[in-house]
Amino acid sequence: MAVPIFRASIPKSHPLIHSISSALSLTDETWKKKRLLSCSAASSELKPFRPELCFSVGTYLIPHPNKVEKGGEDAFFVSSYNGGVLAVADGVSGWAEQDVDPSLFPKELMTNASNFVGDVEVNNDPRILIGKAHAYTSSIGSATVMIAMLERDGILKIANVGDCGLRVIREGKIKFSTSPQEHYFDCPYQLSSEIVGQTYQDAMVSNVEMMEGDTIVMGSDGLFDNVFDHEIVSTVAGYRDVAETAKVLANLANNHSLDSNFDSPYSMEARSKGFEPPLWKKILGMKLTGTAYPVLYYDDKAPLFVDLLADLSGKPDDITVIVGQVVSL
Ligand SMILES: [Mn+2]
Repeated sequence: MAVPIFRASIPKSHPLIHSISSALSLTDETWKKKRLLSCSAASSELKPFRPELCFSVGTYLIPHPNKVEKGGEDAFFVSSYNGGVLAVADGVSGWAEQDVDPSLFPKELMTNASNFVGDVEVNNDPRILIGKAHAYTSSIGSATVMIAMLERDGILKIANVGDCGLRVIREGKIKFSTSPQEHYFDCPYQLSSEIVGQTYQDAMVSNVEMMEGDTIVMGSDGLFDNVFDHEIVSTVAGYRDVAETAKVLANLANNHSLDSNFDSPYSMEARSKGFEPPLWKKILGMKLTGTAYPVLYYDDKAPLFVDLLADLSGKPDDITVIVGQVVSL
């Protein structure tokens, strides 16, 4: 993403393995209680058989037009562990200004997370998985990250730091949606190699009960900044194959991101936050955009003003799309 590196004024401690372990026991107990509740409810409904569920997954990544050679700064992985594990990380491009390759941190983070998927300490908890992957990442940089883990009983556990997104679609409607976490417009929460970033403890955690036939669409902000939810719903309805759905959504996002006449979710959000082009720019038919990207100038915390030379209304970015359909084993 073309966003600045977040510099917090109050440093936070880096995640340590022992603190992960202590958090694990708490999370584990919480889960045992939830499981017990759902078991008793199921038995009273006289449903002796419930099929085990897993994801059928398709993925597609389109790098930012200027970053095609290096493959962009998003990284992701999918795993068939348990009912399926889906993960995406988006490198913060501001690091390039300090001669750091912004793709290294998210790539190592995803590699570590994929290695720890079945780890005993992680215990099927995506938040702990984020913490452990982060603790083992030595590259310089920062990234937003989201990990979703499906239990075979249908519980989808999601942990999110920043502005990657996930939608659950059931029978043509959005049943669940994650919300981005940001310090201020276009500066998302991010895991970092520096102690000023966020940690796994800042992750927003969600648990969603999935049903056979549900579809999830997960991705980096390059998808959700350029494609509206209603377009995601209609695309999912229009294609049966998950790989094809992911490709169609990624291409839709890419086309919108380069379309000067498309008023994207990103530009609408920018306007709602008060980033309105001045009248003379409007007269010239220029809109606030992504690319030439409203160039924001910061005094540490808040954007001071926006350079309005932008003339696109989508937001060119790396675009990662992961589509998972829930099927019975
Ligand atoms: Mn991005």
